[in-house]
Amino acid sequence: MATNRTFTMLKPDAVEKGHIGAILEKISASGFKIVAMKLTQLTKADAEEFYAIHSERPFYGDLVEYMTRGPIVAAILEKDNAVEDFRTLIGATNPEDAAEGTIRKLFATSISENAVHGSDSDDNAAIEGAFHFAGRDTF
Ligand code: DGI
Repeated sequence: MATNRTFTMLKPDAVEKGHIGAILEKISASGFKIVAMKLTQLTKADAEEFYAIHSERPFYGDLVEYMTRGPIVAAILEKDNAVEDFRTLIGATNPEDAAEGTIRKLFATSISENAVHGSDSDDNAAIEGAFHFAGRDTF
């Protein structure tokens, strides 16, 4: 069943560069309501679990190192058709391929430091939101 929530992280590169405000502004202006949010930092175990699907990929070690190197913003967002609309808003995984005006086109550095995460399915949105908020602190 489709839900109206998705999960996002503003990744360490975006936080380091001071882009939290600009990205949240764009998310809000695009019609998403923030229903949970925190500034936090992933442990190595957190990042390994979150990206376990990529554990056999050659970039996995670098991905875990990058995702743990500094604070992130984790948030649950609400909007009709949230998962698909947010994927459209953030753009392609590789910012070189991302459409003009998307968050990754505007703020990402490279495919490995691409500024923002967005869940790719309703099931994963629920799993990822629970991973960070465990059903607590949501509105
Ligand atoms: O859902 P996405 O974040 O767009 O992409 P994904 O779930 O396929 O991959 C998760 C993250 O892993 C992605 O945001 C950046 C990294 N990644 C994916 N494919 C590559 C990659 N990093 C490198 N260096 N090379 C890749 O081919």
